[in-house]
Amino acid sequence: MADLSLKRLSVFLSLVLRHKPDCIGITLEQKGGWAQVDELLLGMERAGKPMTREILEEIVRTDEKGRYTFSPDGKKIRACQGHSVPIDLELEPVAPPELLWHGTAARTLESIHREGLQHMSRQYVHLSPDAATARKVGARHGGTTVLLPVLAGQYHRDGGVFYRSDNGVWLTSMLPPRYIDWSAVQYIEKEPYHE
Ligand code: HQG
Repeated sequence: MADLSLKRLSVFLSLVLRHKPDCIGITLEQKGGWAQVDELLLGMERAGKPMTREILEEIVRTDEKGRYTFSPDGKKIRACQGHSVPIDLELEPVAPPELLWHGTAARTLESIHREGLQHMSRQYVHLSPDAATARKVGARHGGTTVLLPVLAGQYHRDGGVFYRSDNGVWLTSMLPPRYIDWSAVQYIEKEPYHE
């Protein structure tokens, strides 16, 4: 998404659809986390960030992480993951691959070592299917990036529940520290972060 104004609108859309729908005076459906596109467009206008249906479609189509999806009839839209508002994405539990990754900042390690991965302000812990993606996620937090190999298959066999978002992010409620392969943690110093 090269266009800066589109990029800004997309960031605002993510705020609305994941965290603060009320900031443009809309609500998300509890089941599925959907917003009505008509209401969203009206709300954006009220908030001084007018957006046409065409622009919305372009944002959805060009978002590099596939963050948003339209309902099959095109009347609703939702963020695929990343929510802090208590909606139910209605995802089915699914068996994860043996290994997933979590990218984070080195300063969180002591706490993660003690209490595992917590969902913090979001609904779920977010896990990446590969180290390269986790590296980008971790770099968002600044400082030294740390890649944690997550023993997802083992946790699943032990009763851990996993979901996969529409855009391929793996989600779980929390991950006990013993399911991190601490012997294979990778450190990336001074990661530049550009999105
Ligand atoms: C850390 C982006 C201390 C965790 C990304 C992370 C992702 C702990 C931070 C999605 C902890 C939360 C989510 C513990 C976890 N003690 N720190 N026990 N447990 N943490 O942003 O995973 O670009 O809420 O390691 O691509 O970084 O927005 O989660 O550093 O998919 O679409 O607490 O957000 O997607 O940070 O990122 P976040 P995240 P978008």
